[in-house]
Amino acid sequence: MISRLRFANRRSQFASYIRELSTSHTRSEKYDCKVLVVGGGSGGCAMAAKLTKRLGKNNVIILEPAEKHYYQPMFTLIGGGMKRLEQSYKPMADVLPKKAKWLKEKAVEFDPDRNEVQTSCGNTIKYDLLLIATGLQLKYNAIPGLLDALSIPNSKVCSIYSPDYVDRVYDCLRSTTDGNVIFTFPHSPVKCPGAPQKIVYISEHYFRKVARRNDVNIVYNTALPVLFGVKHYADALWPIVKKRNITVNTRTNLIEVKPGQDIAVFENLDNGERFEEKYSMLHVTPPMCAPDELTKCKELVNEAGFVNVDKSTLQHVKYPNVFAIGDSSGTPNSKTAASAAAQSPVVFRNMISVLDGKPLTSSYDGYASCPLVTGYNRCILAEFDYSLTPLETFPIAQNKERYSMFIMKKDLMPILYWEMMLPGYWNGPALMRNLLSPFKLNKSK
Ligand code: UQ1
Repeated sequence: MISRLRFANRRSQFASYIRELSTSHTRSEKYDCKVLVVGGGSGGCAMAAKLTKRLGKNNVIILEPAEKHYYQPMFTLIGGGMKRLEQSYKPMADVLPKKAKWLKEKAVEFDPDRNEVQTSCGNTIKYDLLLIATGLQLKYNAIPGLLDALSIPNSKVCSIYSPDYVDRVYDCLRSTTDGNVIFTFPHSPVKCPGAPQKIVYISEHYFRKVARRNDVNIVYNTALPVLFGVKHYADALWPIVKKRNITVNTRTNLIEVKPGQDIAVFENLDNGERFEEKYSMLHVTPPMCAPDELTKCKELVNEAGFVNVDKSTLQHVKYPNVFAIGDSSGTPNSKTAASAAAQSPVVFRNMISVLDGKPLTSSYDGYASCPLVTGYNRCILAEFDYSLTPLETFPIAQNKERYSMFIMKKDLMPILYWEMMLPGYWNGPALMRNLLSPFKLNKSK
């Protein structure tokens, strides 16, 4: 009797499996749109807003699997206990334009020759214009031992780069009483390349505030050959690290973590020598790369895996109906939210020109900005372009640590981001810079 029941059960399971297969097959859908935006991060969201305003209802589809949209520039401040994780996100549904169609799916295959993208749910989206705004991926798994180290409760290893680990940073600061406090910068492209050292300065200030500074040794091991890529600001930062007794080792790359022993293994990128350092706190900036789905479409990407667009027009070099914005773009600017903001009017105007069959007229100068928070009340606002020369907004010496810039970063930028950038109204500070330019008088001298 029991075996007959079991058999009947199996048969009905099998039938429902077949039903599932056949319905999931018929469920796969074909969509058609004027513009497909892949990614609902800073660039994708701002662009979807601009495009829907111009093109009207149901002409724009956004592919984005995440439920939450994080304001990632807040993560350094969360690391220092100045903001809470809950302040850094909103539901994706609240930030994407209502008149666009949001598919909560991931792009898994790009076919630019057929103007199609396949999604994780087996759907096909056909587009006239494609905007790639996928961002990049964090590769915590590329460092042996790192994921294990991060998964230990009350771990001494932390990272501001992921919402999963950012809360841990302030916990680590509070529980570290002495020993080596080590920070890393990986041997890969990085989003917000200033952030790995912002958290160094914030932590150093934290230890001074709680009178533990003399008991900890603060070390910043960076794979880069420089402290900061723009000399004007590097010249301002070196005296700060010296004065605050922060050890900076350039060309030094984290290659392994041994969580059981609290040991980090580094490699000297100049001579290949390996050495170990014991840590009482280890802050890791993970290696990063373009998303695999993108990298595997060789026609779309450059050797590094990022979208191969013209650095001025942001139009794809081979496919005129494909554009990129933000971190997934192969342009040689620093990958920051401010860069995406400055790219957005260029991408918008040039996409509309393609739709109208007109020549492209708008060009991006490589603008990036990096509010280098140097503690709990100071910030150097670095702003520069492709040529790595300063392109500053305010008529003051921005290479100095300032309270005003700290308040701008901590309190004004989140408002600007949620209320202006994501709804498509913020085009970067170029207009403000031009309005303020008459007040600039040899300010850096
Ligand atoms: C900016 O435009 C931007 O994107 C919205 C940021 O990210 C949050 C920034 O941190 C900064 C500094 C800018 C540039 C804005 C001004 C007013 C200089």
